[in-house]
Amino acid sequence: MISLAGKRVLITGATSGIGEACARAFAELGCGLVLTGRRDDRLKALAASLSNSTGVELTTIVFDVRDLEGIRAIPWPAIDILVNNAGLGIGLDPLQSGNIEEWDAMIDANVKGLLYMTRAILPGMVERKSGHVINLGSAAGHWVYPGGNVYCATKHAVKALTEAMRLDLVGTGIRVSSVDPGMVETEFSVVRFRGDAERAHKVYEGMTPLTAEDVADAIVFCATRRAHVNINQVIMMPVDQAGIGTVNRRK
Ligand code: NDP
Ligand code: 8X3
Repeated sequence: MISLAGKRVLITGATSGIGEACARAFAELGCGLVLTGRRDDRLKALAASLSNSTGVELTTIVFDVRDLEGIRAIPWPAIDILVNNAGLGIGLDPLQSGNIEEWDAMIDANVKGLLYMTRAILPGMVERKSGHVINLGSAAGHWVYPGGNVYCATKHAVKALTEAMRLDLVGTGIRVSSVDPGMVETEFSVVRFRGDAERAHKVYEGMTPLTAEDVADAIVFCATRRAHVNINQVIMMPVDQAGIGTVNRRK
């Protein structure tokens, strides 16, 4: 395990769930943080709580990962670890009746947003011959399920892009990993069911899902291996989940 003290970590989607848990975990390790998301109030509250408890260097930047011009206009500091976490699934409608605006939102954030961010940060890493890109994939990037259509396609794209990055970056010293969880109880399902918290809660009823902290643990594991080690991919599920749709529920 290497020390990450003083490294600067950029986390997209730090206002909630896995991104927020990563912010707390990397702050505990003494990392400087660049926290991003669209909800300014959440970012400010997280930054205030972390700066009180850890005293690490913190910057918050509010923007939408779909906004290419906005991303280009930001004077990015040197980043050691980029956690491409921002993303969403909306709806579980069959393809034939799917909502095209929602498809666009998923493709634009999960695929194009990840690409825009990576394109903004990677040249600095290449110049410094060091860095680590950690992408949030999903079990949905390995298996497809009814109604998962476009969300699954975006996460299959993340898997392909993670592999492509490793190929394009070989020889630069930069590491590329993906962490691909199954069911994690965050705001993900509330977003998926368009704000219906009750329906979202039912997704995890009677079973023990992963927590955002469990996923942050895996991300920190990837980031703290010795410099010559690349963890390519972590696929993780709760013990109560054996596959997408194969879930042990206690009555
Ligand atoms: P949450 O809904 O709790 O968090 C999603 C984060 O992404 C929020 O901080 C949100 O911030 C940000 N985000 C979404 N869209 C945009 C956008 N257009 N621009 C900027 N930020 C955006 O869900 P999770 O923490 O669960 O999700 C994090 C990642 O993990 C996603 O990529 C998701 O696909 C993946 N994942 C989740 C699983 C799960 O079961 N929960 C399983 C496998 C993978 P804001 O709204 O403030 O912009
Ligand atoms: C989120 C997990 O199984 O709902 O990526 O697609 S799943």
